[in-house]
Amino acid sequence: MLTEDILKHPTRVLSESQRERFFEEGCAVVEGVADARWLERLRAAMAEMVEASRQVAASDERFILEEGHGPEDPRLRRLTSPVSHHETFWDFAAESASADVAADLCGPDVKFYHSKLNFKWPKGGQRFDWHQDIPTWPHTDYSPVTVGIYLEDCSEEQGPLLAIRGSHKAPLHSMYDKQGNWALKIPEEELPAGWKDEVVSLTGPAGSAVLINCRVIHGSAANTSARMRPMLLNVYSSADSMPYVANPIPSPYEGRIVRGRPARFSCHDPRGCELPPDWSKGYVGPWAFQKPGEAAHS
Ligand SMILES: O=C(O)CCC(=O)C(=O)O
Repeated sequence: MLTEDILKHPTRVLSESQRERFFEEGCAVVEGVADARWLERLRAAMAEMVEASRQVAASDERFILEEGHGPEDPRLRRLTSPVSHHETFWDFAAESASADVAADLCGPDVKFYHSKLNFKWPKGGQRFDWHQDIPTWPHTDYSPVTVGIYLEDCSEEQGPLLAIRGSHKAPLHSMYDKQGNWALKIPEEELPAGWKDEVVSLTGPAGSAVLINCRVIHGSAANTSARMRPMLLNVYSSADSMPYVANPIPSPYEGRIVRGRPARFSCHDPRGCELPPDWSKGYVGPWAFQKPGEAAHS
């Protein structure tokens, strides 16, 4: 659904002004989207998954490991598709206020796309380069939105998400480097003039939702604190927004309607999108082209 049509529907959770600001800036933080009861369930599910990762020696389809990971000292970069590995994550994606927030931003009919649980381990959790999400998973319109939930408080030192306000309105950048590798990185010299003044640091207490428009330029710094930064990221779209490449993070839940009704017609935004590599044989993250210690991601 196009933004002007989304705005014709009343909001459920956000105020009208919060929504208008989101469409203006391309990002927002909303506190209290996961309440204490959900946080307890999500943290318990996360702890089970971290426990399971002790048995894993190399990154696989489920876990992306950080350097130094081992049975005594688990260090994860990501749990890929948490909804596929623990029912609590799907319950949250489908039943919680996270889906209501998505309905405010995508229109009343909302479809689930995919999910990931990104960790930033204390003292060293990796930074993420500046990038835009939609070239990794193009859709027929630009309604897709990421609802990221901080499972613990996230302060400046923990590497919160950072976004460049308003950058979603400009043309998309290429996510390939000069050698044609999928880099998912926008070099700083290619960022719009004055970008430093537009950086928003999306900090918030546990349970806050960080809302990221699929075109907005975003990234995050390393975690220099002694506290973990776990963030659960669910991607939703309008029901009439159709992905046209293989999902890099497939799950049995892809395409499930979580609010409203399925679409009968697809929605098309005339602005095209750079195509990613073919993910049908599996997603190859940009870390494949990076030296250890360099930024990694999406
Ligand atoms: O976890 C982070 O800090 C960044 C996540 C992100 O940018 C993404 O997954 O697209």
